[in-house]
Amino acid sequence: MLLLGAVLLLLALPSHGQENIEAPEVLPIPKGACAGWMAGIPGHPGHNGTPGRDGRDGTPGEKGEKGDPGFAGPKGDTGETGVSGVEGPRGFPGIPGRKGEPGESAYVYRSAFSVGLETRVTIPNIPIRFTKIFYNQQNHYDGTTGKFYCNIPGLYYFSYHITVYLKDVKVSLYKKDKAVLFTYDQFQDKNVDQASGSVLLYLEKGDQVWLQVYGDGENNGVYADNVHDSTFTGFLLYHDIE
Ligand SMILES: [Ca+2]
Repeated sequence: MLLLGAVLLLLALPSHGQENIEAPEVLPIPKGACAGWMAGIPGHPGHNGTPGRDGRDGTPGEKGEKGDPGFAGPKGDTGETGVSGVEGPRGFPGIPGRKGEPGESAYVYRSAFSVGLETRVTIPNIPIRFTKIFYNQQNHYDGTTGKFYCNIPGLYYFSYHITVYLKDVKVSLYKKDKAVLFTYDQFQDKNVDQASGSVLLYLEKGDQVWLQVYGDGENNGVYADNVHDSTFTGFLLYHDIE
């Protein structure tokens, strides 16, 4: 009888691992019960206990993998100006410019003549008429009068080369009815001489210049034929700039 009681007591004691489980209520053993009375049926399991407290923090985990690159930042400020570079090579020559406008015509400042005798002269004291024209582009020399007429004021050069034959020659260059230059040559028999002269004269417009035998006709050996010339030449050296 004592043994049975001990067994029941052991059954009533809580087992390990079930500390929080409420122990079932142990039915008291009725006193004076019959030794032959069978033990009671097991009781119902107890109710679940209240939740336990939170456990302690775990140890730190291993270091993670490197993340993706971030987005590009904003554009920075403009830097300072750099040092100037070395001068480049010389370029090719440019295209030539257009032709300039024609200048003032020089034609109006042209005046020249060169004439010669065609036959000998015997008449003194009148202009010698040179009718063999070498040049008289501007017609400032008049072959009908033997005079040069100044159209352009300025400095002129005159010259003459006279063939002397049979008689002496004395000629004068006239300017405005006044002899300004004299040339004299004595003729020698069985010979042909030359007489010449040249001069620079300033002429006003309208001035006339010519050559004529000077005197009374004793010195009129001025000669010309097919192979002997006597010439009279004049031209404008430079015009009078106004
Ligand atoms: Ca002579």
